[in-house]
Amino acid sequence: MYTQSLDLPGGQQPAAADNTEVSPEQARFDAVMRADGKIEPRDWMPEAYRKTLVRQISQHAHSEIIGMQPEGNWISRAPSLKRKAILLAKVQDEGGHGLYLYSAAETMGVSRDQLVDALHAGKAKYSSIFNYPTPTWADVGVIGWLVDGAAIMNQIPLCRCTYGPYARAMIRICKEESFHQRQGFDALLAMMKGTQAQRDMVQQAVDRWWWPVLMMFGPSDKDSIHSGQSFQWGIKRISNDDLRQKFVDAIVEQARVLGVTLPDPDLKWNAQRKAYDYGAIDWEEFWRVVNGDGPCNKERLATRVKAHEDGAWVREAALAYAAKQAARARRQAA
Ligand code: BYC
Repeated sequence: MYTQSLDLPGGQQPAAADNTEVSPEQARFDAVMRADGKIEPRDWMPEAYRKTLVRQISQHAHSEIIGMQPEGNWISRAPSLKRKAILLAKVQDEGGHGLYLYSAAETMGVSRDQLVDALHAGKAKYSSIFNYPTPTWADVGVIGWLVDGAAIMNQIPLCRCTYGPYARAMIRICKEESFHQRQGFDALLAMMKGTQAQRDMVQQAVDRWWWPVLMMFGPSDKDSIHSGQSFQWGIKRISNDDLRQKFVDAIVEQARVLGVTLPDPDLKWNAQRKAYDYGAIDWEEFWRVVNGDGPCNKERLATRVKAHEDGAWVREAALAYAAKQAARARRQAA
């Protein structure tokens, strides 16, 4: 379902840069862009390319780490041992994704402490979707099905990003997200085969998450400030709106199989476009949540800061142990 996201609509490719009077380093970078090749950490890169990627990769890492919270809330309340084991593994995977992504960002000359400080100070963004609550077990299933589903749709094209460490991290992450998406669908399917109360719970969770999930793809193309440049650098391959459309088109059939209604009266097949039309997104809500005023923004950040502070002794112990090991190695070498 998701692999078609690798196809570039209209054959979009990173644009060729104007090579007149550029430094040899810039010329090499431009040639890599034209050939749709890879930039590696030791290669020269324009400062703006580096900054864009540090911004995007760190926001992505923060999203993975903050994203552990809405589902993590349900680990101790999962309805069976099997679901608990699956959820534990899934939430742990998200933590792992955050760590690969922080490592990928660090290859661009920024420290993890700087990135984490920016998050904790409220200066760095993370995905709007993780500022919504998970009041029922069905919300956990819907996160797997829709949130991870949207994440895969957005991330498959990132496997071909021109920055090598990000592209390689995304390949592994997408494989794991694919498992997450299926486990979410499976958990919901089990509930849909259960009682009416369970079916109602699933429908209410779908109603809560549908519109925020569509916002995950970012502002509409006309309001996306970074898209133009990110296309030129082969970071973005498919636009925010095109990915959103692909997602809607894929999910309609899955919703039918599941037996839930997507909460959009304007959702209908458009035979001319060969795609589903869908209703207007509430962009005011999107910007409100992005700018810190969503239902759970304050709680999510406070929980993250507290976890970081509570873990200070682990970092201190690890540093003390590393210093002790280094001193021992020096003594043995002397
Ligand atoms: N939420 O010019 P635009 C997961 C910001 S986690 C918040 O289109 P761009 C998972 C954008 O940053 C997966 N902010 O930007 C984890 C920019 O602001 P700044 C998370 C958003 O970068 C746990 C401004 O709006 N995935 O799967 O070209 C459990 C203008 O936007 C959002 C990623 O991070 C948003 N939704 O495109 C379960 C994917 N959308 O930075 C699951 C990687 C936009 O100028 N990121 N903004 O202050 C991307 O692909 C791109 O950054 C985006 C935005 C498509 C999100």
